[in-house]
Amino acid sequence: MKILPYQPDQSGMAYSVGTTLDRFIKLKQSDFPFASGELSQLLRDIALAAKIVNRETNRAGLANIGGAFGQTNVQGEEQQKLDVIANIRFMRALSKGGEVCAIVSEEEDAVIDLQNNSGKYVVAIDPLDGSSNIDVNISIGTIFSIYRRKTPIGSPIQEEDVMQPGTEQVAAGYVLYGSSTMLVYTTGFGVNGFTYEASLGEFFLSHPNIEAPKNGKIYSINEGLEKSWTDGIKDYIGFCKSEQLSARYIGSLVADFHRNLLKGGIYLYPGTQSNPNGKLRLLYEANALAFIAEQAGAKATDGNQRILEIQPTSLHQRTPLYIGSDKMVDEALRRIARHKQIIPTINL
Ligand code: P6P
Repeated sequence: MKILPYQPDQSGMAYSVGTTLDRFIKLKQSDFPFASGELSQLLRDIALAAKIVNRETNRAGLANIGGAFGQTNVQGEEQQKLDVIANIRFMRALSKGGEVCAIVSEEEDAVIDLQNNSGKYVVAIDPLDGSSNIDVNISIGTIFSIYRRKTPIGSPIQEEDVMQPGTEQVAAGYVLYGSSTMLVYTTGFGVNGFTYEASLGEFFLSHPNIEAPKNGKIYSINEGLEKSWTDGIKDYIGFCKSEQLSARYIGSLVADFHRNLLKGGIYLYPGTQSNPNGKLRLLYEANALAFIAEQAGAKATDGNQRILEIQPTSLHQRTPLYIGSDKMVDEALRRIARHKQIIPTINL
């Protein structure tokens, strides 16, 4: 029997299609000692749901699944049909995948117990962020965090399984349904981006080892809310304008964050007098992006502490969010700090 060693093609006749997400996950599984493949399977389950949601967002206008659903969610926000569809898709994929015991979703008032006490993981997810942009064909996204449950495998889920600070995340990521559909995630060993090739039904590695520029020339904030800003935010935005930075605000957190991550920039959603904790949610928006930001060498803070160190006290709690390039976040913090009310201590 004749045996020859495989020789990789040198002719260039067939270009390499690159590394699929599946193959990358398997290659990286060795980053986890004693990895038994459950987290890898969970990431694949999320990618599957993302492919389905991608198909449905791309054809929303044709399949009469655009527009309002006719109900409001626990946030009091009007649900879009695609919000509901995306929530169903991700919940179904995570339930069928068998690796998850509980889900926190922007679209669900309570923690969803998947009745799978052998599941090692808890997922916090915003199934479709920026959904008000769906009908006008602007980029939208999915944001997810993955935690290991704290209570013993096999026992019923408890509050401590769900109310974990962002530092406890084992993985986090987002899907950006934009001019191309991308999945960007971290498991604590750097940040990698994958672009979806619909004709093959695969995500391919397109942005290996993403590192955020330490500084940037883009700031993202809703300037329509200027009247409600604190003096510190007014000071910082005034600084951005004096430096003639570019104002870019899409109104989709994932899209604004992704652009700033790649090009350098800062996204700010401050608290206001009426909503001191701002609009964005800690568990399924801020924590995931903060984990990615820090893994890419950027920063994420609520103005007082790292986002990742905030101990959650309620499922849908909100947090101010200042996230992006290291030096830009530092400058914002410096200006916020110098306007903090310094109450003189009177020694009686
Ligand atoms: P505003 C979308 O509703 C979202 O949660 C983020 O995606 C986005 O950055 C922000 O709210 C926009 O909020 O108040 O500026 O319209």
